[in-house]
Amino acid sequence: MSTDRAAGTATGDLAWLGAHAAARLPRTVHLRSSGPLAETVEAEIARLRALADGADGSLHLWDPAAAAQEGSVAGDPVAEVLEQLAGAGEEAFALRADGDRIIVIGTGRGLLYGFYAVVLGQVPASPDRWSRNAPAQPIRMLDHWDNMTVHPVMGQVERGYAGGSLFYEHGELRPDLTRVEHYARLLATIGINRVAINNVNVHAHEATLLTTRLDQVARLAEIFRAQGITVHLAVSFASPILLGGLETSDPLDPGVQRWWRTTAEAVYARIPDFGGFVVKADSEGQPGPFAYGRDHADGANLLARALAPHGGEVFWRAFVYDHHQDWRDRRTDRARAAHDHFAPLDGSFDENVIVQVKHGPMDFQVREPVSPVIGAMPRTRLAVELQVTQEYTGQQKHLCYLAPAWSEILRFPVGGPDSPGSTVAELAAGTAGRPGGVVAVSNVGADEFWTGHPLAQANLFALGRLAWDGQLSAQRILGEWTAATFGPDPLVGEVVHELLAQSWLLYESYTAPLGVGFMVRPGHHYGPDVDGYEYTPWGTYHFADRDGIGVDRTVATGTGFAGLYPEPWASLYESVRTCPDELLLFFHHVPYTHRLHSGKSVIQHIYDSRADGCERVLTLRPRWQQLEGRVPADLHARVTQLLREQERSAQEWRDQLRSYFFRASGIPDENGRPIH
Ligand code: GCW
Repeated sequence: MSTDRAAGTATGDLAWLGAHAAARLPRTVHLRSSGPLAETVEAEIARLRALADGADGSLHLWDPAAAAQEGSVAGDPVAEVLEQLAGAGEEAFALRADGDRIIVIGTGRGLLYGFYAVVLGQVPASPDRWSRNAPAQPIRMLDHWDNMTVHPVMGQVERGYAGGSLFYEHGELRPDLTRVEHYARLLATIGINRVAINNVNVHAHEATLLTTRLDQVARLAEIFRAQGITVHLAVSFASPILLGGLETSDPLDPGVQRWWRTTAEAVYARIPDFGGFVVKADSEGQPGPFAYGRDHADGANLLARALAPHGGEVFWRAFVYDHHQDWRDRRTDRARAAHDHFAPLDGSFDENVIVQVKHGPMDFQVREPVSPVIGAMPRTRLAVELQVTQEYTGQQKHLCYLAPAWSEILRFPVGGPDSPGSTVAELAAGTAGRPGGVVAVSNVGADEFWTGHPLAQANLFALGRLAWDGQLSAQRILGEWTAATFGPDPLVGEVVHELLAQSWLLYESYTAPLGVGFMVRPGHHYGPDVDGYEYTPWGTYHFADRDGIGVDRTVATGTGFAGLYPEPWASLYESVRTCPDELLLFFHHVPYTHRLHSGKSVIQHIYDSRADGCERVLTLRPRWQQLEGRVPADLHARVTQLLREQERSAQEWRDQLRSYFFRASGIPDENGRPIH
């Protein structure tokens, strides 16, 4: 394999599914399956073959019927593993080494996932036993916030940092969808099984995807279907008015109900395996049931009943809060909103409604506690929403590998450390009768590197891997991604690891201190602006004055948010003595001189971490320089250019925050580093 071939495919087109991955596919492959995705596997084998020569040995891909005919592997009867697979669902697979053969058994999606697991080295093949693999989260979904046209304020992809939309151009589906095909295969390699293809802020033009532009949805559904992925549409709650010419969209109105039923029938007539609807209602200006004095269960069930006869589902977002707040009113707390609106409705949602809850109580900040809603709705199907697109985490200009943050979230025992099945991952996954999962906002666009910052691809990869198995370590996932993307060069592995592994904590260190969020420029949300949101209707986030900083969310003297958690969390967050440092200012208003558990005062922490973080950022580019000639040149240049921007921006964060808090507090930096 020539270096050029490797280098070329490692960049634009195929991300982690290029020549380095192809080189792992054994030279001989035997496919024996009549499953629905067998043709896809066959086509993928041919495609990868064209990229690289392949590895020694052979790969045998069998559906259960083929495996049963085989009878035994490595002297062991396959009956037992087949029985286990039968109970594990259509997404499971089993894998084993036998001499120089690798055997994979699976049906449908399971076989496809098993195949990709070999190509990406995700599951080692043991000679002694079958490795059985099934996803932890039944729902593993990506939401696209893509508009078909370029929105005057939000651009084509809302909060997108990777160019225009992968799907649409000039208000319609792109004529050439080759990259969507590549995208679908990339998603299948990481086990994604659902996508939503348009922005949850549904504008008038995009609303028509549901009716007059349904053909375009059907076309995308066809491409995603080939990789085992079902397609969903974000719809406007006001569709009966917008598209149907009705005078109301009241969920209890029979005409409205009829309109949704007929509309859903037409969708399923065209796309029989359509996944369902995603809805943002009564949120940031989107229409919803509140206009008619109805609640969110009424709203969600309206759509659920239209979809139910066809097996469709509603993803109903819990991101509902008052964005017309008065900063003078200290009782309104945005953090409480989702819980206040949704927890009382537990048990009133239909079976095919999934309540989609942002992982934190606010809005994808660099640090938030886990949303108490996740532990408060045991009788409701839930999906936990994460944000791969880096809206508040550096906008794909700064390095910010989010897997460590997501691992922390997924492993957090929100129902209490001693109560079984109470981690976020377990509560999201739900039970057999009430399956849920993980939904995340995609970070991909039309950019040649898919994600703007080429190293932000690692986030997309990690999202899928963690939805598949929340126990995987962030470091291991990073290793898988690096090897598949850049090949086995140890220096590349070392440097990429050094740049990414701690990058979330590094980003946090120079931006948001101790759990305070939203110190960003309103509108675009990039770069520091300590008071940017403080006096706006969108909420108030730090309350800094000359004496102290932070939001009092205690039950005793604050908004009471801390009390929405079960024990021990409620007491732990309530007390300034036990509240973890990294969330201190989320839960408490304290004097600048307050001592953290780390031993530093709050103000000295603000000064030091900004300066230290910035110094560390300045070490990254020289390190990356060492990879010149070892990774594709265009990719190297793009990362170099973005590291320069990260340096500039980190210095701005450092200088603005240090100056702001010196001016507010009048307390000098005891280390004497410069303050402007
Ligand atoms: O984080 C905020 C974004 C909005 C977004 C909203 C949401 C799609 O700033 O752009 O709208 O969240 O999640 O609905």
